[in-house]
Amino acid sequence: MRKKVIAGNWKMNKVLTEAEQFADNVTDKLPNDDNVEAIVCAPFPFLPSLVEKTKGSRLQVGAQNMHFEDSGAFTGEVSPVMLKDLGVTYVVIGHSERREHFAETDQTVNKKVHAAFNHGLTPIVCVGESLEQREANQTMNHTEQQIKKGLEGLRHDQVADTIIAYEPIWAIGTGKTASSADANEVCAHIRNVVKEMTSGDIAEQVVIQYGGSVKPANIDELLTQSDIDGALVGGASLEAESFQQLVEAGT
Ligand code: TPS
Repeated sequence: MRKKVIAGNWKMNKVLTEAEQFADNVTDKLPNDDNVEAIVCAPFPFLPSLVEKTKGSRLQVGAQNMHFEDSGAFTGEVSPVMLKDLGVTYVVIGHSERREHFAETDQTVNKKVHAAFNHGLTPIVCVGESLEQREANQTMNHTEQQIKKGLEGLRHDQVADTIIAYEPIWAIGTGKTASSADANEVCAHIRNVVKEMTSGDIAEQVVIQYGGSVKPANIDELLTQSDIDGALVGGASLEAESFQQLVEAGT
C-alpha cells in the first residue's frame, strides 16, 4: 500500500520566528505512523532553522525551488548541493507560478528533477492545467505532456521515488477545489502515463498528491479516492493546528 504524503507549501509567507513557532508547535504532535509522511516546504531563509528544529521528529523539510547544476554559479540562486548540505530532503519543482511567472518549461523542470536525484533530494513535481485548458478539454493531454517531458530520462526506480503533485491552476488559492472525483480522474490518468513510461509495478508505487484549496474540511474525501495519495497544501498549512489535522487525515 502506498503511504500518504501531506506536504505544506508556505509560498512567501511567515517570518523566521513564525516558522520556528510552527515547528515548535507541530513536531511532537504529529501522528507516529509510518503510513503517513509529513513535510513542510518553506522559503530558503527558514530551512536551516527548520531542519534543526525538526531533527528526530516526524516532520521532514523541503525547499520550494532550486536550480540545476549546469545553470552556472551566476544564473541560479540555490543549488541542490546547498539544500542537501543543510539536511533538506524534498524540493518542490515546477509549480504553476514558476512556470507562469519565471518561464519555467518542462525542459527546465526535467533538468531540476535530474539534479534533485543526482544529489539525493526527492522532487515533488507539480503539473496541472489552466481553466482555459480544462474548458478546451485539454486537461488529460496537457498533464500527460508535463509528466512525459518532466520525468524524461529518469531510471524507473527514480520515477517510483518521485512525488507528483496534480494542481489544477484554477483551484490554487481560489477556494475552488476540483471535485474529488474530477481530481481522481486526472490522478488516475497520470498514474497510467507513468505506467506507460515504466511498468505497472512502478506506477503502483508512485505517490500522486492533489493540490488546490485543500483544507481539513475536504481532505478526507480527497484521500478516499483510489489514486490520490496525499496533498500539497498552501493556505491551510500555515497554521500548526490545521497542518496537524491534515496530517492526521492521512493516518
Ligand atoms: C514560493 N504553491 C504553493 S501551495 C500550492 C502551490 C501551487 C498549492 C495550493 O495552494 N512556492 C512558492 N510560491 C508558490 N506559489 C508555490 C510554491 C506554489 P492552496 O492550498 O493555498 O490553494
